[in-house]
Amino acid sequence: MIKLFVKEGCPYCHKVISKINELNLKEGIDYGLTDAAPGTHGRTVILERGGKSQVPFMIDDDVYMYESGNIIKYIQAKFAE
Ligand SMILES: N[C@@H](CCC(=O)N[C@@H](CS)C(=O)NCC(=O)O)C(=O)O
Repeated sequence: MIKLFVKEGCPYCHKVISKINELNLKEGIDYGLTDAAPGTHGRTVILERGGKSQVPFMIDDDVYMYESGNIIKYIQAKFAE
């Protein structure tokens, strides 16, 4: 399951979540959302794994990714029929 780290009010996070909804992916099955607002545990995970304080951030097993455009491309490729 893809883990997506997002925060409220982030337009780039919103872009990724819109694509996920468009693809009809199921939360808890295909993907999980983690709040990564400053001061949260999610933010600590981002920094530990990616080294940069930026959302959206995606973890898929050993794949770590920033940049909404790249995350969308990755998700489209992974879930393409
Ligand atoms: N080019 C990036 C931009 C991401 C970005 O600017 N994210 C902002 C939030 S909207 C951010 O992480 N700012 C630093 C922070 O929240 O600590 C993308 O498309 O994902």
